[in-house]
Amino acid sequence: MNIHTVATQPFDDQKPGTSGLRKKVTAFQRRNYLENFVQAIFDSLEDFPGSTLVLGGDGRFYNRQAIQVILKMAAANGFAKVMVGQGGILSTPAASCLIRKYSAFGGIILSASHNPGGPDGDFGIKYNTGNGGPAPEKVTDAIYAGTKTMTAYKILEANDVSLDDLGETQLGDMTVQVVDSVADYAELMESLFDFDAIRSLIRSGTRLCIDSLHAVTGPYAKEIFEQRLGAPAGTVQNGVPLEDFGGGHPDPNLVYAHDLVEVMFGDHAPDFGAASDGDGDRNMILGQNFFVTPSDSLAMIAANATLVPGYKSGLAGIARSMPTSAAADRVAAKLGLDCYETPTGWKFFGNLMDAGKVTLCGEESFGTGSDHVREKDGLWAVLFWLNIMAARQESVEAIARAHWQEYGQNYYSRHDYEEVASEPANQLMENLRALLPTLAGQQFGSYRVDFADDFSYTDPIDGSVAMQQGIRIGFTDGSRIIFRLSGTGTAGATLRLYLESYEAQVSKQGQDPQAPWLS
Ligand code: VG1
Ligand code: CO
Repeated sequence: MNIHTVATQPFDDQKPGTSGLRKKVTAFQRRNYLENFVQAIFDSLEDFPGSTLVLGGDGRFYNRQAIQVILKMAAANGFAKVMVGQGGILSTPAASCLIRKYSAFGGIILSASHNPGGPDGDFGIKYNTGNGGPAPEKVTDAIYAGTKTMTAYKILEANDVSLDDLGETQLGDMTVQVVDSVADYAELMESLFDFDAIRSLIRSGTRLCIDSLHAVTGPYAKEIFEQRLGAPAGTVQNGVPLEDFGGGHPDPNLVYAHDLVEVMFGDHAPDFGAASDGDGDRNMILGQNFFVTPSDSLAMIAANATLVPGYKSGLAGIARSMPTSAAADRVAAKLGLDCYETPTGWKFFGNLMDAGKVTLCGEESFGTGSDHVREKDGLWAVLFWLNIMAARQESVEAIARAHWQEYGQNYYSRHDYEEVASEPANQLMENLRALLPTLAGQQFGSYRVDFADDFSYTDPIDGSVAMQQGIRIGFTDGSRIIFRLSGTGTAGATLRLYLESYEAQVSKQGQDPQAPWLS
């Protein structure tokens, strides 16, 4: 065996953000850049030699090259086995599923999620722990600290491993097992949802359009919807994963999933539409001429959860990220459940799920999931909606309107100011922070400020504290304005403005008439 210890210099820009390290592909292509970060991951772990690592990514440009490097470094660092998705493909929720199912030590997921791909696009890497979830901040802090003092990494000198044939090969003392990317995940979905009921919903004429935006969910969606649930061929559009996502933004929202929006808001629209993001953890749910906000989706899934076999005994609790609307809180209150408000990013839900305190989690950024894995899960949310539709025999719009009637509606919108200069963006947040003490009790038109703060969170399980997680201005009627800087951008700063207003009167409820896709 030929293990090399390669001398290297630290990089000063390897701080993991909301969801791992994200940079331009060209940044990752710098000599030793990926290697340093991977070594920092391994150095932050204890007692892993002899155990299994799960490895895969969303198929974007540089995925295959990065996997070959990581395999050789895993072998040199003492892992006994790496399970890698066929062709290097694993959706984020499928990776989480494998880590849990096969009791792996952890996993490395290669993705920049919804960011564009290709040689000029973005790349990303993150580490997930043995519970299947994104590493908590104490681990990502340790990784970051390691990158700053990195002097050498270990790598095996060996030929590349074929990623296309299922089965096992040896890499030094380590076994590489190429696994079916879809099978275990699809089986998990069948164990949670009433596939028979969804099958008969489809057979009885409910038409679906599922858009994978040329990203990772294509093979998963085809297997689940077209094979296992009997939807007609062609139900999944843009279903072939491409290294550059066909030049698009694999972001399931009304702007970037325009093919789907055209179909669902056009003549003869199908009954149900959905899209997923680059790595398959986000989802957008549409009905005929109808958009479900992600915050509403969480609340509606929670309110209907017991209609779904995997959740029929009820929920332990619900968690939502701070900028996510309070629609889910109203459902939790009615069901007598605890509802947690966490900072943005799925890593903050892990402890709550591990401790059995929550079953469902959600974010306004098109993320919904449950304790079946430890990541948000796009196709899971799609199946949840279809199962609810099958059980209630109602359309998406009817389910949403009935929900608003019962709980009231949280009108919601988010505005992103992308790639603005970092300094003024930070200054703006500073200025807002300085204003906070003066805001409480102030009246703006018919709105009165109830509280104004910079959100901080103390994890109820391990007591860790996350500060400065976004400026919240809450009004007495439940409306809110939130300002936050993104932690996933790769150029400059992105300022996010989140607006929420509560409407109890049924006559004033409905889709926002100002919404751009309706004009
Ligand atoms: C964004 C979203 C956040 C999400 C994160 C990762 O972060 O707002 O809710 O968890 O992306 O999503 P930020 O810091 O840019 O606001 V993803 O689909 O990596 O997978
Ligand atoms: Co994603």
